[in-house]
Amino acid sequence: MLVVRSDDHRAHHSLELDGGRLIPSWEGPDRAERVESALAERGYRRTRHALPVSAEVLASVHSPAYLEFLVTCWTRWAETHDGPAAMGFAWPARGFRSRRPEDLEGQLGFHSFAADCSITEHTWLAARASASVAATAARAVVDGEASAFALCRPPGHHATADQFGGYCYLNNAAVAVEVLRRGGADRVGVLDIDYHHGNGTQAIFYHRADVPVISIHADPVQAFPWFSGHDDELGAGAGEGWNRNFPLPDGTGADRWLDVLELALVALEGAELDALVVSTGVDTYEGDPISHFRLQSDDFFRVGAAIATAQLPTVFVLEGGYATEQLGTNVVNILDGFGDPQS
Ligand code: Q9C
Ligand code: ZN
Repeated sequence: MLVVRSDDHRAHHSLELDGGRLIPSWEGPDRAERVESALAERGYRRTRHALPVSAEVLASVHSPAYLEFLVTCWTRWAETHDGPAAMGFAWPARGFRSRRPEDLEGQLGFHSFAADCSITEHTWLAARASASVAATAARAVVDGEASAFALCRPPGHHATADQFGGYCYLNNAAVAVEVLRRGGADRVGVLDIDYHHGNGTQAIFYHRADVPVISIHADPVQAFPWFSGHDDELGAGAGEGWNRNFPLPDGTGADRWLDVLELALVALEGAELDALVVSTGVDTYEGDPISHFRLQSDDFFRVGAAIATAQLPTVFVLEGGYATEQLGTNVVNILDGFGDPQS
C-alpha cells in the first residue's frame, strides 16, 4: 500500500484545555513519528510526499471566510497578544445569534466549537499539509492505486465547513472525497471508525446523496463531541437516508464493535459506491488515555480485513489515537489486515 506523508506537521503542537489546565495537546508530533517508524519496520517502503492541495478542492469543503481566518489568525493574534495559543472562549451557543463578529477573539469562538483545540504559529502550515496528504493519497487512488494511506496530522473529522475543534482544522477525509469525486468516482462513501463521532464529516455531507457517511463511535450521551452522533441523524434533503450513526457505550470491546462494523459494511454495500474513504482513528484501543473502548492491538487486523471485504478503491485517512506507544502498531495492523500487498 502506498503511504503519503509530509514533514510540515512537526511545527504544530497546540495547547488544549484539559481538566481546568492548559496542557500540551494529546495530539502531538510524536504521533506521526510513531506511525512512520511502525510503517518502516513493517516494510511499507512505497512512500510519497504530499503535493499541495488545490485552493479549489479546499474551497469545496470549507467556507472562504473560515479559510481566510485560518491563514491570518496567528499573525492577527500575535499583533495584540503574547499568550502562547489562540483559542475561543465564547461561542454562539443556544439563544445567541450566529452572526460573524469582526474582532479576532469573537471570530475564534465563531470558527470553533471546542476549547480542546487552539491555533499556534504553524497550525495553518500543518493543517494545510495534512489536507495535502489526504488529497495526494486520493489522487494516487484516482490514478490507479488500489489503496493508499494518508498519514494525516493534525486529524480532520471534527472540522466542519467553518469550525475547528477536537484537534481538527481542515477536514482531510472530506478533501479526499472531493479529490476522488473530481477524479471520476461518482459515489464515494466515508466509513469513520474513530472512537469519537466525526461531526464535521457528517455536517459537510449531511445534505448530499452522493457521499454516504457511516460512523461507529462512542455514544454522544457519554463522549465528545456530545452534541452530534446520535442514531437518529439520518441526513436531510437530498441526503436523507445517507447518513448512518452507530453509537456504542463506553466499555465496548472488539466482538461487539466488529459485529457493528459488519452492519456498517452491509449499509455501505447497498450504497453502490465507487470508492471508500476510511477515517482511521485507533482511539478505540483499550489503552487509549482519553477514550473508553476496549479493542486490543491484534483486533485491528480484523478491522482491516473486514474493510477489505468491501472490495473498493480505498483511502485510509489517519484520525485519532493517543496511546502513542502503540499507535503505530495499531494503525499498521489495520493496513496489514486490509492487505494491499507491497510491490
Ligand atoms: N481536554 C480526535 O480523535 N478531547 N479528536 C477533549 C479534553 C476531545 C479527539 C479532551 C477529543 C478529540 C480526532
Ligand atoms: Zn477520536
